[in-house]
Amino acid sequence: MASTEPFYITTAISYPNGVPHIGHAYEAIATDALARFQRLDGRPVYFLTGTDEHGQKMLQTARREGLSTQALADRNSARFQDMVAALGCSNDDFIRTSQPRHHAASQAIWQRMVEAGDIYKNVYAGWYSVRDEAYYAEDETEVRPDGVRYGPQGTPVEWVEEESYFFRLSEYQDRLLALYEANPDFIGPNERRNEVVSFVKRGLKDLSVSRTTFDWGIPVPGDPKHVMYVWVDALTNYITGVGFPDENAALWPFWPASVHIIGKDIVRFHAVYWPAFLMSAGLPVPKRVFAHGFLFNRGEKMSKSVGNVIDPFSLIETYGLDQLRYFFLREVPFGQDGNYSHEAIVNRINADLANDLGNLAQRSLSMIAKNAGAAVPALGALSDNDQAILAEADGLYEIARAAFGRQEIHVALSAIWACVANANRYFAGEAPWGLKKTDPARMETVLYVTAEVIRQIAVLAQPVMPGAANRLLDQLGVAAEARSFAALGAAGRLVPGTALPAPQGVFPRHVESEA
Ligand code: ME8
Repeated sequence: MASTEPFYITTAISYPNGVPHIGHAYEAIATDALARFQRLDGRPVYFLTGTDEHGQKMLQTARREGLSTQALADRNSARFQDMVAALGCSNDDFIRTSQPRHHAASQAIWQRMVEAGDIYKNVYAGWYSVRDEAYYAEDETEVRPDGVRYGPQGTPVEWVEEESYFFRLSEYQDRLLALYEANPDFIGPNERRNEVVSFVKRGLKDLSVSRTTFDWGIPVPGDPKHVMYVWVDALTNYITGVGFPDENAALWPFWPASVHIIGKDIVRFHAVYWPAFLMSAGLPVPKRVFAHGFLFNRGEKMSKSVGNVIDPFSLIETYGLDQLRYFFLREVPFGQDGNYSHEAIVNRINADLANDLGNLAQRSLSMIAKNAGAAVPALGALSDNDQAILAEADGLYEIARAAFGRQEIHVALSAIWACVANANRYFAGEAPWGLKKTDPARMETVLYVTAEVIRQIAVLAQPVMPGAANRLLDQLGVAAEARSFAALGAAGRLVPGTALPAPQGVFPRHVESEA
């Protein structure tokens, strides 16, 4: 049964110290597919993404480029907004942490943490990675043969010693462990959960939450010599986005978030610091934090012969948007690291899309256009084969729903494409072209069943390939209002006699350019 519970989903907010790269695009695509799935499933959905504009990393880049930090943030944040638009993301808002609404929210949560007695002033002396914007304990760092000291993520750390406010994180160890225990789904996938639990079990130190050696940040209420540690403000974006501190805001019922989608390098911030800040502020914690893996370019050929296709914009141009979205979500088990290469992308486009789904649609729809009066064919008595393939298509919704509910997008896609393969087998086995003269009524039934299976595949493919799936549904004569998941299964069966437009290929093969 579909649920009507509000669904609030977020991406991490990206540092606009550079332009967007493929990792940012991957996270946006996956989060968009998850948001679209729930919307089609009938839930009220709110989807937030944005840019994380404060901190020392932004300041250093701005200095290097001879720009003000705000100018750097403005320039690059615009590129991130362009990227999410180019990726077809259905985000409801794009938050920038330099916005006044976000300053207000960050100061409000700070104030609540003060009132809870969790903030005190002291001196921080320890290691800091500007690239990670993270404090590390000495035993998490190592000096490498190059003489430089590195943190656990392989980025250089520097010694920081300055007056700082601290958050009493040490007081939250037991409450965090109780949270993980009571909510086994709080962190996914499991490897990440295990890492967090053992990190917290090793003991938590109080966290430095302000800086005094630069001023690019949100001033600490009542002590503007201090700016907030960038992660305090960054994490707060998730509640700013739904109206905090106004708990009567129209969007506030979306809090707590259903799931924060992030990369595996920032789990500690989301699964340890963030729930502790929220508990301190007396606010509910998110229901789930899901960490995807990292993407690596293993296709040497990609950069050599195709050009700079690591840039999300040129990837879209080279392969097509729906193709790119499908590739990443099908190829890489969501939650694990993945590789991409020109060959792997072309192979998916040509095998799964052009051959498997594209040809099935093209062959059956052209036969309908030529031999069934360009309308949804008539349906006769159903054979066992007809019933089996329809039952498989009807069963996809529950499989997809369970998989998307656990962010296992690849599991849903593999079930859907298994059905595409079976539908091809069915179509080849029933050979409707041979029935044209001998048994035209049976031919129409086979074409009907094939078209109906394609309808369900297209409805379910919408979250991943919104453009192509909807073009396929256009060709099947499915009305715009009959494309939600409520129309899956018997509820939305194609209606014999419905006029159909002339078929057009939806999934072209990828042909190498001469360049
Ligand atoms: O971490 N593959 O911003 P960010 C997959 N501002 N994902 C990748 C990736 C890769 N190669 N590289 C980065 C930040 N990511 C903070 C977040 S949230 C309150 C603040 C992911 O621009 C990364 O894991 O460095 C993160 O989820 C997102 O891209 C933004 O990374």
